[in-house]
Amino acid sequence: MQHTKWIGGAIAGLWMVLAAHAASAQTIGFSQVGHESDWRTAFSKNMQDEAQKEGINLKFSDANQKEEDQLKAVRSFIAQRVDAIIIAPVVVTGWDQVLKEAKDANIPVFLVDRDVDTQDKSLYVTRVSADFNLEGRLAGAWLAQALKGRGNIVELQGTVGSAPAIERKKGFDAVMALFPLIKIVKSQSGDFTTQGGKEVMESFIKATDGLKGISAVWSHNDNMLLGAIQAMKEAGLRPGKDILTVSVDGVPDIFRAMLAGDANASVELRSDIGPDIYGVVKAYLAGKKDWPKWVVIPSDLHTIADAAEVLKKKTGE
Ligand code: GYE
Repeated sequence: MQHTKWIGGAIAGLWMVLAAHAASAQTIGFSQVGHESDWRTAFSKNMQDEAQKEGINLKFSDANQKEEDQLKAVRSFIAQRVDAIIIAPVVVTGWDQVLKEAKDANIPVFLVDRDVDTQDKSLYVTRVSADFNLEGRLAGAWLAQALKGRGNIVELQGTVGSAPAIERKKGFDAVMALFPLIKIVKSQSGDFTTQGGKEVMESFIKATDGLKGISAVWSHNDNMLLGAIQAMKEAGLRPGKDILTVSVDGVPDIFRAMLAGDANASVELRSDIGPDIYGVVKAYLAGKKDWPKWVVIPSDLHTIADAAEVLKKKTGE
């Protein structure tokens, strides 16, 4: 008797726990840019792992760097009546209409990583991301110092029209404006990919007779630089030595390149920001409605001085 009572009680208790869990399990739609870089794939993994830890039912959609795919994903999240929508927007333009649709459906939208240029800021709750303009300034300050205020630079830009390409360029250019003897002599988009960076660097090498007179490469992300390093080495050049490099993201391969003497500096962009993002979304859904329009994630510059230590922290190597 005692025994059956205990089992009955246990089952009822378990059911209650499950019911409470089902009631509180939130469904969140996340429209991700794509898988163009190591930083991006690390960020996607972190968002998926953390959702699992938090018991969030995450609907993850990879837009393959196409805004039209993102618009479709967001509209399908609205149709499924998710509890919240998270968007990392490929480019800054073209968001007003779909954000209005989400607002009309009473589904809160959170921006992560990249920004939108919508005038009506009430269309999203907040944006959780690093300060891309600061990253450009930190990269510029390091390079201006390393070049002792003099030299020609080539630039690999990120995806045209994306917030990080726009802001990193602005920040870097603002610092360079203080150094009249430093010039950006070539600048082109490599779309944030390794292959894109390699191809653009190959064309720079051709156009400048083997980077003649060029002292440095500034790349809006590490993957494009990793591709550019391959191109330079294939052309018999010495990146990290004759051609200084600075980029953004701080992915493991850039630290490995620093340790091999092929790269010089990178501004780290944290990819483990799932807890920061879900923290904001969950608090909002639980009733904390007032948020600043931007929750800023810090960025730090690293060089060969701490490359081994950072790599060890990231990968255990
Ligand atoms: O730097 C790049 C990625 O949006 C800030 O996107 C992000 C950028 C990141 O593809 O590697």
